[in-house]
Amino acid sequence: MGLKIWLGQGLVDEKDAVISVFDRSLLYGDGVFEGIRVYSGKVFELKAHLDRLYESASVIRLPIGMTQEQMSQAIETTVKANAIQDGYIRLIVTRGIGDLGLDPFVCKNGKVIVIADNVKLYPEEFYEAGMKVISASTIRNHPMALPPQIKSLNYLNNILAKIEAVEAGHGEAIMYNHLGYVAEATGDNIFIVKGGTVQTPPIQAGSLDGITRRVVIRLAKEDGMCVVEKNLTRFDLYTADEMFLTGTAAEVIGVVEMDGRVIGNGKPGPITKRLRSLFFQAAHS
Ligand code: PXG
Repeated sequence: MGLKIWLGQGLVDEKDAVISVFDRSLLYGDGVFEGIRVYSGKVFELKAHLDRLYESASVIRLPIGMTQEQMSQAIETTVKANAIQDGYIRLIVTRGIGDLGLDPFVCKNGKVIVIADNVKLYPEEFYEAGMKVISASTIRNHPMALPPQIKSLNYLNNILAKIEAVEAGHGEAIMYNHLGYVAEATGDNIFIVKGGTVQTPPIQAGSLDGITRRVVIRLAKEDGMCVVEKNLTRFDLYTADEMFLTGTAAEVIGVVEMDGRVIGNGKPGPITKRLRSLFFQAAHS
């Protein structure tokens, strides 16, 4: 039996969840999306994800055609219909079907798709050993081109960097911005720890305003840690005591090697572990 997918106005069987070849998400990557976790039957940070989705949509002038309240209902309905206790939600809004031209305004309202499925997690050893990353030569989108704060359906910028990571035999690549400062990883935000201070690039350095990043900053502060948002260089990363990534899929994961250089003592550090554990508690509370 397949999944129940929310498509447009209600649930359909997975086999009937199809969209047109004229859909602008296919033709132009014209739309926005969110990836959200379900922990113990509860949708994690739903309001924050919806705010980000609606902001992304508004910047690209995409009317969603549903209130946030209706969107929450659609998500809850889809999660329940698939009996998801611990899983992953992919929320997509495409601009829908137009003609073959670029003009977006021929489409009146977006089309909403909600997929709720079980989540594929990294194996626990990955978290214990930490991951290795490289610096991508592909820089992050210039903020005056496609602003990295928009979680758009066009991920080619990040995919080009991901290709570099995979070809180097690693799971993630660190992306820099047009000024040479650290922006983020291809699907995660980045943090370092230096001299006991938790540091992360400001969103304006060219990253997605990650929900996991926000939660981790809050948890770190509540735990009495000093958190600083500032521009970071490749030098700062190489000389960090600890490095970790945050994201909906990865949660909090230590980085132990970058561009062949060992970070810290080559194992996920104590602050990384502490924040991973605090995050786990917050997610399951
Ligand atoms: N930066 C980028 C570019 C992202 O795509 C994050 C940071 C972390 O944000 P959140 O809000 O998730 O803490 C993301 C996350 C995946 C996957 O399966 C992740 C993302 C998108 C698509 C797939 O790992 N985005």
